[in-house]
Amino acid sequence: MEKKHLIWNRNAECISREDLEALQIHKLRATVSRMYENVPMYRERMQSARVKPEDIKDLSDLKRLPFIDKPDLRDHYPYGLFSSPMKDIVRIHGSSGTTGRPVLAGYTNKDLKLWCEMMARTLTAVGATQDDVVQIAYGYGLFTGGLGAHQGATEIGATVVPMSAGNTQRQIMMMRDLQATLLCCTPSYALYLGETMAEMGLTPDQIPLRRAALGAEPWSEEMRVRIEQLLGVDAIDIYGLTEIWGPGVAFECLEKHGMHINEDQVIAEIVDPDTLEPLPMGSKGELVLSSVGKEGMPLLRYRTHDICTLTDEPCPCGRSFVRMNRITGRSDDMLVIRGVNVFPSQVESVLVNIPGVTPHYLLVVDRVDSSDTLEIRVEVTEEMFSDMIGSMQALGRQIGEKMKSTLGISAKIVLVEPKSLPRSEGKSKHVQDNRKI
Ligand code: DLL
Repeated sequence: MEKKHLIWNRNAECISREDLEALQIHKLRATVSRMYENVPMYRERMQSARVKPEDIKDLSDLKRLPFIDKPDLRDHYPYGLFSSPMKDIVRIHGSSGTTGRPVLAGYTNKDLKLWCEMMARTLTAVGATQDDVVQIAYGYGLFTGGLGAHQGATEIGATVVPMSAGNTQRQIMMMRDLQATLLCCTPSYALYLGETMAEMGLTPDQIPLRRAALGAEPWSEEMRVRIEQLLGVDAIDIYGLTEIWGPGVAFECLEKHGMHINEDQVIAEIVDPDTLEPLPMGSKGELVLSSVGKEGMPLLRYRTHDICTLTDEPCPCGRSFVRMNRITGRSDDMLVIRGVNVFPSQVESVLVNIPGVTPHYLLVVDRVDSSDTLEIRVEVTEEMFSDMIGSMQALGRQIGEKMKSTLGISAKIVLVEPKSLPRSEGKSKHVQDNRKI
């Protein structure tokens, strides 16, 4: 497909490095003061780190600030890290957390307008204009994907079809009938849609799609090629996380060689995940993000746990924002299964409250027909094992229901004999990921 680089906000996206850095430091200082004043946890952290808002004079002072991590959000659930009074919060989003409590983010009206701008930039980079019909098959709800893409596409004046995820045959029917040209969904769902179309005997030239804005889970170049063949589109990677903004943090342009970070809204660092020391440009490490300029819930030096590299090589599209390369892994044990973040500790928290099972379990993740599957193998107690088969079945159902409500996705529960799962002498291994992404 032709590479015509469209840019939503040239002044912002092609800003000189010098002007960008001046803007970043201005916003950083304002955000540090805001959080110091309004978020008790943050004030205490800064005091322990012996740093005051007035100590932050230029960008190199960023490294003096303490890190924030997911457990901090959990410990201050639901509103403890908000920097605005609740009367100014107009939207809450969230994703699954480590204990069944969602990780929440709050947005003021001004935040929503900024997020909208970030998503308008994202979809424009993907090639969208007001002539596009945008089918949004990211989930709508607490998840940021659906509404995030929705408001960005509306901002650029495209026609939005808010399908939400699932109902594959209907998605394909609507795509054909409404002549959708841009698809927004997870890469695994795009693959599934493509395979289903092929099974229905549809070839790419029979559907009008031209581009797909895909993200929310790890994927590979091989998957890109496959999706592009099946759907006849340019498949573009987009990145974000609930805690920082949602989608719109970073996006590829049609060059498809790394995602431009919306650096006027988000300052990016790469750190060594063990020592937490900042690493030079080009090094592989953990991405740490600061959402400067946000009102509702800005975060400074937030550990994403996503492993990648940054590059400041110029891009032919003309944007001056640095790019992050594909996420190649995580520095914690979070899994993304069907776009949902799952932590082994969530499984454990369910099991400890169910009589008849032990805390020995194994998550087996696989990809069947381009859709992720999750099997949870759970060891039952000796007493339960010698009991009637009927009670075992009821137990399996009970675990399945509790897992669904805690993890947000369904899993196949397999009850296994006592002492049959592998034991380890070091850290126990709770995950077997068979997906070849
Ligand atoms: O997944 C936001 C989003 C929605 C991004 C739609 C892109 C498109 P969370 O549910 O909070 O937010 O999950 C964030 O998902 O830390 C990564 O580990 C992973 N992730 C998101 N985008 C990508 C991507 C949304 N393009 C977590 N490649 C992040 C790899 C991704 N992993």
